[in-house]
Amino acid sequence: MSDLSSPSLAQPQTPSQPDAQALFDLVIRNGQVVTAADSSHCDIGIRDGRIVALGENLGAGREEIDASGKLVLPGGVDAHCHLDQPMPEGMKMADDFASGTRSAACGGTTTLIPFAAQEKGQSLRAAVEDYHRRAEGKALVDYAFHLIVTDPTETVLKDELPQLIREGCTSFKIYMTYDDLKLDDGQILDVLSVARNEGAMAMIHAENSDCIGWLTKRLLDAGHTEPRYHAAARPMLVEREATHRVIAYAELVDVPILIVHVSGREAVEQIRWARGQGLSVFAETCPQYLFLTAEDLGIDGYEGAKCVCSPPPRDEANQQVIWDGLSDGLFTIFSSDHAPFNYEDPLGKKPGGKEVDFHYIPNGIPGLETRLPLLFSEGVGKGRISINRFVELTATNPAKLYGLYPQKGSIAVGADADLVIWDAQREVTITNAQLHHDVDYTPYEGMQVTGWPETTLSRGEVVWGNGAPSQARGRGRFLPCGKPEMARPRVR
Ligand code: DUC
Ligand code: ZN
Ligand code: ZN
Repeated sequence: MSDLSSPSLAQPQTPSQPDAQALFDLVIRNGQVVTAADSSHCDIGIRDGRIVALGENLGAGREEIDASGKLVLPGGVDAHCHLDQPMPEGMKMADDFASGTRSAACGGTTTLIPFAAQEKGQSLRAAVEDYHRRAEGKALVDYAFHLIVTDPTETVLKDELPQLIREGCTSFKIYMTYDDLKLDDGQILDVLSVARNEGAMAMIHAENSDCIGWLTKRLLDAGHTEPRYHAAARPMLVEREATHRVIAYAELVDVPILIVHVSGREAVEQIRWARGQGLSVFAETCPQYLFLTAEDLGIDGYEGAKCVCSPPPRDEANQQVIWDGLSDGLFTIFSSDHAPFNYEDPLGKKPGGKEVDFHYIPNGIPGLETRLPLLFSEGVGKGRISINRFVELTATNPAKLYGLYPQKGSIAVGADADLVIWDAQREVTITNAQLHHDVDYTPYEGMQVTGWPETTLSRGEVVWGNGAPSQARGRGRFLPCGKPEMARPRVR
């Protein structure tokens, strides 16, 4: 098994001597180049941070990397992660743009889309400006912003949201649960209508708030306070109902939507039904619904808090439903939903330094760096999905869904040279010590995977190689997103 932090175990790159006649800044030679559509054995020529040639026996580069025996994939696009998001008093995310983008790069991801979140009562534009300040000078790889709309006032609906969409924040998330975030049904219709008029992609956190509140109270009244009751308070029914409801609203408004972090069969059934009706309902799932179950919330007393996320992980039968949806096309994208809270931290999973009742545990788990290796190993390695589908789910489709394609998400002439040289044979036992986030645990501790990114390039520069991340903090750029093709209402 490999220790990823040890430089001696990383495959050395082989930069050639500087060559005055060089046609390219960098050539990656002899890799198996894989896109969502096909695979071919060829060289990649890079100039000024972009791919300028694909072919056999390309001319010299000022530097060269030998990728013989390796896959060359588009850099991952993680279209759902939370970094340095403002939190209610007494909570703090463990990763900011520096540690989050570093960890992502070490896991083969070259584009991140975290959330500029509006607090109720706050202007949406102020939330975006604040989020730019949080990102400034920190990111190692490129990033865009989704918005989170929690307070759709008239100003937000008429001015701020349309303007921000036109300026390149072309997607937004809304919540159907959490008192400080949720919209009521009329507000959901209002913001979906803005998405339709402006060509934005609406992302929906679909859980029924009142059912969760009612169940939570009954559980607490009965003395059921441990982390595992988080799952009991959010059964699949609450996800199914909200998914069904928002699909109906999207149908009424006639606008495409994406259901985020789909956890199991009941929501999947709603989405399959909607697709059968010809509705543009896209779906995202995440590693926690493939590799964790509700039983993980019950481990060792309070330790289960490490796996508290919403919707909660389900059971093995539901893991299989998620795998089926990944292989048969139901899911459009596979994201980490990295929501980083330390376990041993009074601002994290132990608020105020205490083991608290389940409904006070901050929701979310880390996963930026393990997203690609887990899906590659268990998906591609075990024959559940093809390597092309892997690329589609983790890079190409997220870029398309959020208006970053073809600059990001593929390997093509003209695209940014965001690439991963992937060692498909490398065996790794995941430990938190080897990861590069600032979170004090990984829920995947001890899992064995085969396949790991050997080198990650962002716009032609190595950001992870020889077993170490680049120190070039701040080189990552903000990406204004285009209006996504997939957000256009279908002609029906
Ligand atoms: N939803 C997310 O998308 N992330 C973390 C918690 C949540 O409820
Ligand atoms: Zn959510
Ligand atoms: Zn999330």
